[in-house]
Amino acid sequence: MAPLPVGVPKRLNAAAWPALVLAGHARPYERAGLANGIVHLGAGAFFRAHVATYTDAVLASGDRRWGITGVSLRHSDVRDALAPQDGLYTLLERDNDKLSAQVIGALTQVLAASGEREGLQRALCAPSVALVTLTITEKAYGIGADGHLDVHAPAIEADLQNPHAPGSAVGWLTATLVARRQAQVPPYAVLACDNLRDNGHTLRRLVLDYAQRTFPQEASWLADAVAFPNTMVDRIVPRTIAQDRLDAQAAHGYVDELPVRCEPFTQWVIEDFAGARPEWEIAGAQFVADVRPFEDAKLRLLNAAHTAFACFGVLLGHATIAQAATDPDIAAFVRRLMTEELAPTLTRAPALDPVAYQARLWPRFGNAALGHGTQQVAMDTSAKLAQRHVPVMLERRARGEGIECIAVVVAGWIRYLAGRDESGSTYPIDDPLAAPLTELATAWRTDPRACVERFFALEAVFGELRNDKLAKDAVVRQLERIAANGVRAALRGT
Ligand code: CS2
Repeated sequence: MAPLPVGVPKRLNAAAWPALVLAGHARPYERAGLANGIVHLGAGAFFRAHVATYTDAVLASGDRRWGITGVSLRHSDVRDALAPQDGLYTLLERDNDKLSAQVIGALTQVLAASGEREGLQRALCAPSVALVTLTITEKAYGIGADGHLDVHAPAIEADLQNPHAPGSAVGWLTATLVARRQAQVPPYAVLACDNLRDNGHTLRRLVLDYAQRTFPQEASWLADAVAFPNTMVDRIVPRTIAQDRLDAQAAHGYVDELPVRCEPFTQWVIEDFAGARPEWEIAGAQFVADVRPFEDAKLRLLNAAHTAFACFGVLLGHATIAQAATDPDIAAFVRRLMTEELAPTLTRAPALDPVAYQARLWPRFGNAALGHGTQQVAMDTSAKLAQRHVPVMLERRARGEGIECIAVVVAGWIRYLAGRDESGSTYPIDDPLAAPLTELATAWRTDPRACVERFFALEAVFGELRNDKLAKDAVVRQLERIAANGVRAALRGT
């Protein structure tokens, strides 16, 4: 018998779409001729597993206004992988041993800002664009310790010198909103989708601070005319790995250079705002008057716990969050942290029960197929603590409540910054403040008190907590315990 012919697998691209639809691997809609209604800044994995998939459902419902231009502000790898695929990529939902694969068609164009400035300018000024969404990570906003624009953040400083050729998100938004006004094109609404407290309102403040300095005559118009709703986004999305490419190809037969792997769970809560927008409710998004209770629950339970899993996981040799979550000492500690110190600061809202929310998190943390790296989550912790743990510490201290568990996390982070785990293996620190932080952390064992004093002086991290003697004492106690008896002793409280 002659061997079966083996065809060379084809690259995923627009020509494959009809076959993918027929096979049930993509939603049935015609992609040609979609309008561009959204520009997304920060077209990384999280965006592709979240905003883009909600929008894909809206396009499939027949509302063809919301094709997305995806933009990478700093790198070109997403553009390089997705442009030959006509913006198509595979979403791999993984729940332990269950896997489902769907090709997402919402991205109509992918740009890398560095080499395609004119294309980005055109996209952001296009009259069809009614929304700009962002997932650029906490550190890229340029937030100072007082919540206002950090005029010394390098990207912001450069844009302040040259506001007509911006590089930062704040710079691009301001310049193109002003350009639209001058061209009498209505402004777009801006949806920040990062894990920041009050993300929309914070971004609004930064844009206004920046506009005061660059386009002062437009600042009050910007303040009145542009919507910056708060949003809470949730989905655990690890980095793409080689196995994801194999899984995507096995599912539908095409070569996909940039699939995205995520958990099945997804949530999006958006503050009501006026103006045209996709009916994202089709895919389960909620529009509410006040996002705060949802945002607090997410930042203080999921994200704050994640940081603890990440730092202690790295220190105790666990490569993934799921592995860290099955370490009895880490798991027992994180439960105590959540129950005793984090959850009590949350307000019960009609649509949000903190206890139920907390219970739902554990299977998500334990989803072994996600392979969510502890190193990945530990990245940029200096910017994350200020959003996740420090506000809780401030609130609890103001009410005279204990912060011993959160102090364990802060001490664990300092110990993590030493760059050597409990068995002596070294690992890199990925953080915008990596150099000063690792330098400060060198004294963690020899002089925990001096070390903690120096850390608390970091205003960008500790803000109003920086002079709180009681908070510092608590962290010193925990760091001393780690220095004397190791990380497990601090987790056990022994
Ligand atoms: C994580 C988040 O990397 C991190 O800091 O805590 O990316 C987390 O996975 C998402 O916020 C989940 O919605």
